[in-house]
Amino acid sequence: MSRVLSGLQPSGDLHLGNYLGALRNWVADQDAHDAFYCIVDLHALTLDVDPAELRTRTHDTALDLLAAGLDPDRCTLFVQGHVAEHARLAWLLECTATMGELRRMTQFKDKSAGKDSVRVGLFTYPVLQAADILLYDAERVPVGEDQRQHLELARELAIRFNHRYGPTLVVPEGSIPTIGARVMDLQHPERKMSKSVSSPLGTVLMLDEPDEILRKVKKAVTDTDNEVRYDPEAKPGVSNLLELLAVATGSTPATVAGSYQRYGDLKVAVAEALIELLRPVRERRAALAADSGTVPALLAKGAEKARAVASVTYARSAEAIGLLGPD
Ligand code: AQP
Repeated sequence: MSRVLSGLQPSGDLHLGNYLGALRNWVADQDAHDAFYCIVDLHALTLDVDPAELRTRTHDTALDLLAAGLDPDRCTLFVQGHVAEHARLAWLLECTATMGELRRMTQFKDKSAGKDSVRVGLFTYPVLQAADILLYDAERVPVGEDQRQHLELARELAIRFNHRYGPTLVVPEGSIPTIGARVMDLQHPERKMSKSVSSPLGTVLMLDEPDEILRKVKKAVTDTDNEVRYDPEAKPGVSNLLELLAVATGSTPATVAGSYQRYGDLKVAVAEALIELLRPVRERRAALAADSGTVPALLAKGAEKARAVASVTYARSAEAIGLLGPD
């Protein structure tokens, strides 16, 4: 079975973009692939976060992932910070990457824009992400569109490392869904739905109650020409709604567009489809909350499985680059 790897930050409540762009595909990949999924707590340190809150979020994110359908018997679910090799390989890769290529990362530009003081970790974040992927010899990386540039960097660093030090790292391929890969904020359809940007009305949370979903979708920004048509450039708000309906009902945006004349009807259909899509996740999450005592043991077991793979890749990389081994 080919290996897949993906990660998610414990940086806030999971939303529809995380579910459609990533989690749904993670769940689907569990049986056909040797799947490794990590909660990337080290990445969450790149922005300001309260220590106690980070610990709680990391724990609760594990519950959210289980509710979304991950099954620790069919995949390896672990916390990045529990496997020391992530930081160790990241250093070898920092000594492979260049300042110029990190400066080109659009996510760094967006998140550092207008700030007087920017953490070094925010700058080197994509290198740590490359280490996350390369440590597991992942052949496929299922992510949303926002990660395309980071993934390309991971590929480039693997190729460069192999070129300099001999064949060591597996060069991964990205796997980006054709629809649902870039769910936009309902209030600001020009930007992606995100955990770390506050937009309460524009963000449909994975665990939102049905009436909340209906309220947010009804208030979604559209435009004034009142024509239901799929055209992401000219009609970003309406097109986002059509994509959501298409992905929730297994159709295409252009096809679903043909069934609606009015924005109001489209919004009700979108809300109903999302409520049904997320209902089982919300129900499983409520059941899991009552049984959260099992999470630490489950994550410990996941970390052990992850370490067994990561330690081998790290040792191979350290040797290739010329570090003297401990024995
Ligand atoms: N809006 C989105 N549409 C589709 N996929 C998305 N993903 C994130 N947002 C969207 C995918 O979800 C996975 C986890 O990514 P993340 O933890 O980085 O999610 P985030 O919500 O984007 O969180 P942050 O904290 O705001 O992080 P930034 O903005 O730094 O990414 C990934 O596969 C991602 O593609």
